[in-house]
This record gives sequence, structure tokens and C-alpha cells, in this order.
Amino acid sequence: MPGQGTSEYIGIGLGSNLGDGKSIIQAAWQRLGELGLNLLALSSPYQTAPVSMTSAQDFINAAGLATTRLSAQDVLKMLLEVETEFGRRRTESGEGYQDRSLDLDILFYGNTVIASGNLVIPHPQLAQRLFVLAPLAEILPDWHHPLTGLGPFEMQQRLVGRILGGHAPQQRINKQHWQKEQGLTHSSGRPAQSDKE
Ligand code: PH2
Ligand code: MG
Ligand code: MG
Repeated sequence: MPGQGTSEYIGIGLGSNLGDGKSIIQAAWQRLGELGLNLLALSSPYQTAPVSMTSAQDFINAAGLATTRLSAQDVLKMLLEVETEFGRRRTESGEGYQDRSLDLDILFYGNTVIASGNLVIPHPQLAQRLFVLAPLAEILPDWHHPLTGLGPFEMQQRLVGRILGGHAPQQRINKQHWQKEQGLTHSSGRPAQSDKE
């Protein structure tokens, strides 16, 4: 029953590579708040090359932090509903990962470890993905993986080491901004000088 559990910190991975990813992710995050998650932080958006899939479409990825009294299974249900609301259609036929308007993944649920059929927490691929570790490091640098004890920066460092050593595939990632900067009147990017002074 909702509202019965203790409040837990949850990490959510957000991704989109179909449509206007930034708008979709911002709207989806707001929607999760409307549906009852207590939203604490949303990272910057990151433009990332598709990992473990072949696609011409780059992703926008971000990570969010919230608290909730819902169970992990109920959070999962909510995430799947919001994915559908934002146009995600899961096809039966496809093998491997498909392009998607919205992907919402539970990255962690407090310090809970879950390995049931439809739900594995913490997210099993978390340590292999810069597009998860970089935004997570931004919003929750002190988080520690309940099984390995590693934080997001340490996991990131190790993953980059594996990539540079040729033991993991390249992962292009570029930090972006939610909105274009306002109020810049010079092409240099500096604000206009005042006449006075
Ligand atoms: N999600 C996947 C598979 N590959 N690549 C990027 N860059 N971003 C994603 O969110 C992503 C992916 C499966 O969920
Ligand atoms: Mg995913
Ligand atoms: Mg998913």
C-alpha cells in the first residue's frame, strides 16, 4: 500500500534518443513529481553516443534523485507508465536495444539490493556506463554502491581506465545545459560592458 514504507532515496536514470530529448526528459521528470515522487535534484543533460546498440541517434541522458515511500516495484510501475505516456512503444520483435523517446531506469533504491525477474537494483550496467556515472557524480558524489562500496567518481575512473586500456568500448559523452544562456549580448560570450565605471 502506498505511503506505508519508510522514505527511501532513489536514483533514476533518464534517457531519450527519439525526439527533443531535453524537453522530453525535463517534462518526464516533472511528471514523476506530479505522480508523487519527492524530487530533489536533476543533473545536467549529457549528449551521449549509443552504447551497446547500433543507432544513428545520439541520446540525451540525465540522472535524478528523489525520495519516496513507494516500494521499488511500485516505482518501476510508475516509470513504465510515464515512458508510455511520453510515447515509448516496446516492440516484441526487436532484438537488443531499440531507439526510444524515453527510458526511465531505477539506478538505486536506498541501499537495497534486489535481484528479481523483472527488477535488478542497483542497475546492473551502472558501472559500465559513463552516461549514468557522469550525471550521478554530478548530483550525488558521495553515493556508494551497496555491493562494491565504490562511489560514482571511482567507478568512472575505473571505467575510463578500462576504455583507455582497450578493455571496454569507447563512450562519447558531452555535458550540456538545459537552456541556452540568457542575456549574452556579445558574440564573445561576455556580458555587455556598462557605459559607466
Ligand atoms: N540506454 C540503453 C542502451 N544504450 N546508450 C546511451 N548513450 N544512452 C542510453 O540511455 C542507453 C544507451 C539501454 O537502456
Ligand atoms: Mg536503460
Ligand atoms: Mg529501461
